[in-house]
This record gives sequence, structure tokens and C-alpha cells, in this order.
Amino acid sequence: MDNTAVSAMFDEFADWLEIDDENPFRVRAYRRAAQVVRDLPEDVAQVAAEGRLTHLEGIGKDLAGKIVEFLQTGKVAALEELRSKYPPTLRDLLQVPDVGPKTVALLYKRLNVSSLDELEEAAQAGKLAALPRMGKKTQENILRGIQLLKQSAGRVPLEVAWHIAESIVAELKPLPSVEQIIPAGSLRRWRETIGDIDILATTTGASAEVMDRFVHLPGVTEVLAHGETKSSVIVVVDARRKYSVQVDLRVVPPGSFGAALQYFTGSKDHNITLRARALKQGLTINEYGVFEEKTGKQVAGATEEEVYAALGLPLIPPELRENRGEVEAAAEGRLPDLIDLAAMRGDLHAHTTYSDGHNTIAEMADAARARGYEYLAITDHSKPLAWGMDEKTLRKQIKEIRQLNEKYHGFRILTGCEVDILSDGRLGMDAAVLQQLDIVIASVHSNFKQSREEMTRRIIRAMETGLVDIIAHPTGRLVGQREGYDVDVPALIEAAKRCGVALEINAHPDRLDLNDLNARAAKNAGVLLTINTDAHAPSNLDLLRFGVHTARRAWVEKKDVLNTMPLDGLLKWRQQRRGL
Ligand code: DGT
Ligand code: CA
Ligand code: CA
Ligand code: ZN
Repeated sequence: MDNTAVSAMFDEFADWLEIDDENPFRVRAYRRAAQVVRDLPEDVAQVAAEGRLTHLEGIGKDLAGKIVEFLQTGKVAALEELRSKYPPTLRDLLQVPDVGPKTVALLYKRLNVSSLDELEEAAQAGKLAALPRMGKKTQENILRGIQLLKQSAGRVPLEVAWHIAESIVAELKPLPSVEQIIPAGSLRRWRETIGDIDILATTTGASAEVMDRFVHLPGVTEVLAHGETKSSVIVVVDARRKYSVQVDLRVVPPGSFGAALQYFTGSKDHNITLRARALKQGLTINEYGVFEEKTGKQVAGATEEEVYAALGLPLIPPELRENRGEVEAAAEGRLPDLIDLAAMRGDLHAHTTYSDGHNTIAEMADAARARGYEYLAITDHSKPLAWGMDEKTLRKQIKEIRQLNEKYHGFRILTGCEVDILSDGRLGMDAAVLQQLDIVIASVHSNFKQSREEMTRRIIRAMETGLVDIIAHPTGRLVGQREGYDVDVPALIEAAKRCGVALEINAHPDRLDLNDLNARAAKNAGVLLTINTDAHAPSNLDLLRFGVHTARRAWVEKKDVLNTMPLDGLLKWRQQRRGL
């Protein structure tokens, strides 16, 4: 928890410094500090207590002092001073895609814009187009960005919500009176954004203890209700952005726990379909149980299994409960055997200091081994990205990986590259060196504004080179922040099938790209998928679960996913794909 708060503090510091037109080196030092603390595998407070802060990369005496000040007082005087120079709402403008600190400073100075509403007004009035380095197109993009923000307003990203829910469950579970406790709602279905968090519990005896503890948890800023069976609070967290979210805790009788879990897991549409099925069988279903309509006799309620069984159904995994054919499939015995985290044998997309990653190849490999993987593909960026490798650097990396591999048993670092797809669909790296690699990923990192036709042709051309094994984050969207480039996804799926290319479900919770619906379409078309973290630091490898649950929402099974294969199967697939 401290690491997130300290890292958010440095990010905010960097934002204000940049808005304030500070020296770029200083800004970069703060951003780097934010990153270092965010990815720190241990508790920053512990590091501080042991006087080891300055041993961390990029943390000098000055930054270490700020961390200590923050840990001790919850504030940093220098940051407070910076904040006081501007309206607090000014920093909200940074949430708009395409609006960086320089633009914020410009908007503030020239137009006196200091909040999202004022920015929207100014854009609608056409005032932005007249500013230097702007223009009509940027103005339109900013307006679209504000609309996107409003759509996702009040919803928090999946990762942030899980972080909150897991820490609440960890606080309440040890209480003597608590028996069962589990998050339900959209969180249990792993939707990509979460409206509010719904937690269910059963207790032995009275619920007063757990309710009392709940409303006094750290992070609770407001208590909306404090009752015997239900309490609601607002929790505020400061990840990179500040989020506040409502959390409901319900305590239900043990005999109704399964029914309540089923009801509050939803989705609402799934529940409506279930209720209609129950009625046809002379039953009613609600959050207390399943009952015979005529007699009112309860026939199920304690567990979810028995609730579904009472309706003649096997348990439907929560990720499928979106009313997308799952009730019918369950009734006909055609539910998929969903993939799970344990089936994953490796990660095929990771970065190191050879491009924009923060760690060495060996550090990333050790982290992968520690997670029990059989392989990790190192796929650093290529030119023409400023932080990308050229052929010579990639050859050097291949050599280094071969040397490292000599000391491993039962684990292999795969050579690879995340090669840039140029605007015309050619690749940013020579074929000769790409052919030497174990895994070639290709993806789009520039010129997002191409037309749908151009973008679709661009990516399909990359597949048609025959050099590419995987297309990473195929649509380029960022959850709640950026719509992604305009591209014909069904055409990409068709081309992937034809060219034998795998499509990625990028597991980073900001991306989840392909999303559930697109991934399901790809699976149905017989396209192989791969679930990868795109890790830029060892701790990022843990984000894989977000990709796996997105795959489950897409009805994906183990056999649909490339990196559930053992190493030899994976290499054989690649040989066949390349016609070798
Ligand atoms: P969210 O919070 O917007 O991300 O999405 P949910 O699915 O968590 O929705 P929420 O918190 O409003 O309600 C939790 C669950 O309670 C929902 O998934 C299904 C159930 N539920 C809520 N309202 C109704 C309703 O009117 N009818 C039925 N059948 N179920 C409901
Ligand atoms: Ca909810
Ligand atoms: Ca709710
Ligand atoms: Zn990447």
C-alpha cells in the first residue's frame, strides 16, 4: 500500500513540475523514482527503515528525503508548495488522452482553463484550434477524449478494484466471527471496469463485529450505511490517478449464501434468464434461495452448485454470466472447459533494458522461473522507435540470451523481438535477423490516425510477411483512456487464420487487448490466442491473471492458447507455421 502511495506522490510531483515548466531532467528523475518504487518487490517503508533507500536505482539523497518525509507525515512540503500555485482541478486535464503537462500549462496560461468542464467548453467554442501546436484535429480528439472519460466516469479499472477488494477481505477474514467472505458482482465476473464492489459474508452469531470493522477500515472516507445485514462505504485510493469507489458488504444467513452469491454476482441479464428458466420449472429464484412456487418450500440456497443444480444446470463459471448463451450451453452440456492460470507455461512478451524495460534479461528470467514457468520470451522493441533496438543490438541480445540459457535446466529464455509495424505494413527490422529468433511479435506504435482501410491493410501486410508469429495488442485500445485505432477486427481475425498467426490477449489491465468479445470471435474462427503480460519489470509478470480471466470471459480453453504448450510443442508450432 505504501509503495503505491509513494509512487503516486512522485508521479503527481512530476506532473506539477512539468506543468510548472521545470527542468526536464528533474521531471524525469521524479518519474523514474515513481516507477522504481511502483515496481519495488519489497515494502518501501521497510527499505526506508533500514536506511537502504539510496541503494535503489535513481534514488539519491534528495528523493530519499522526500520518501521519508512522506512516510512520516503523509505530506511533502515541496509538493504542497507546488500544488498551491495552481487550482487543484488543473491536474485532472492530464486524464484526457493527447493532453500532456505542456498542453495543460498552455491551456491554463492562454485560456485560463483549469478543469475538465472548462476544457470541454473551450473545445466546443473552438478556442483550442487557435492555440500554437494545436489545430482542429487535436481539438476534435480532445473532445472525443473527454466524452470517453465521461462514459467511464465513476467506474474504476479492474486491477484497482481487485486491489481494494483483496485488502478488505484480508482485513475481515481473520475476524473470529467471519466464516465465508468473497467479492461478488462485476469483480467476480472480471469485467474490465467496475462500478461498485459487492462483498458477501456469512458469520457465526452476530454481524456487529465485521460491520464495525468494515466501516472503520483504512481508506474509508465516507460511511453511507452501517447496518446489521448491509453496510456501504466509499473508499479512496491513489494509484496513478485518484479513484473513489463504493463498497457494499452484505452479511447473509449460511443457508442463503449460495443464492446470495449467485444473485449478487450477476450479471443482471444472466439472472433474468435464470429466473425465466426457473419459472418454467415451477420454481422461483431470488437472493435467499430457490423455492417451489406452489408450496414456498426452499429447495436450494447454501451453495451456488445446488442453486444451479436445482435448475437442472451445472455451475456456470462467473466470467461467463453475461447472458451470452451460457445458460443454453449449460443446459445442453456444452459449457467450455475454461483455461486457468495453472495452465500457463510461460510468457511470450516481455521487455528489458535493451528497450524500455527496467530490468536485465537475467532478472526477468529469474522472475519467470520463480513463477514456475518453462519459458519466457524476451521481446524488446525495434527501431524506428526511439527506444527500440537495431539489428546489431538484437544480435548482441541473442548472443547474451544463448549464454544465459547454458546455465538453466528445465527453463529457457526465448529470443524474440516486438518488431514495429511501419505505416505501410513493412517491419522495422531486417528479415535475416528476425528469422533467427524463437518468437517474433509485431505491433503498431505509431501513426494511430490512419484510416480504417489503411490500418487494416497495414497489420495484414505484416502478417503476410510470414515473419511474424504473434500480433500484440491488436487494436491498440487503452481501457477507459483511448479507443484504439480504427481497424477491421474481423478482417484481422480472418488474416490471422489464413497466415497461421496467433493473436494476443495483452494481460496488462490498461490494455486487455484483444477484449473478451474480440477474443471470442477469434477463438470461434479457429485462431490461436496467446496471453502475455508485456512486462516491463519482474512484478508485471503477476498481471497475467487479468489476461487469463479475460480469456475465460471469451470462452477460451487451454487448447486455444499458444503459451499453454510445453516448450517443445511451442517450438514445433513455430516451425510448422514458418514452413520449416
Ligand atoms: P457494476 O457494479 O456496475 O460494475 O456491475 P455489477 O454487475 O456488480 O452490478 P451491481 O453492483 O449493480 O449489482 C450486483 C449484482 O446484483 C448484479 O450483477 C446482479 C444483481 N442485481 C442488481 N440489480 C438487479 C436487478 O434488478 N435484477 C436482478 N435479477 N439482479 C440484480
Ligand atoms: Ca458491483
Ligand atoms: Ca452494488
Ligand atoms: Zn510490448
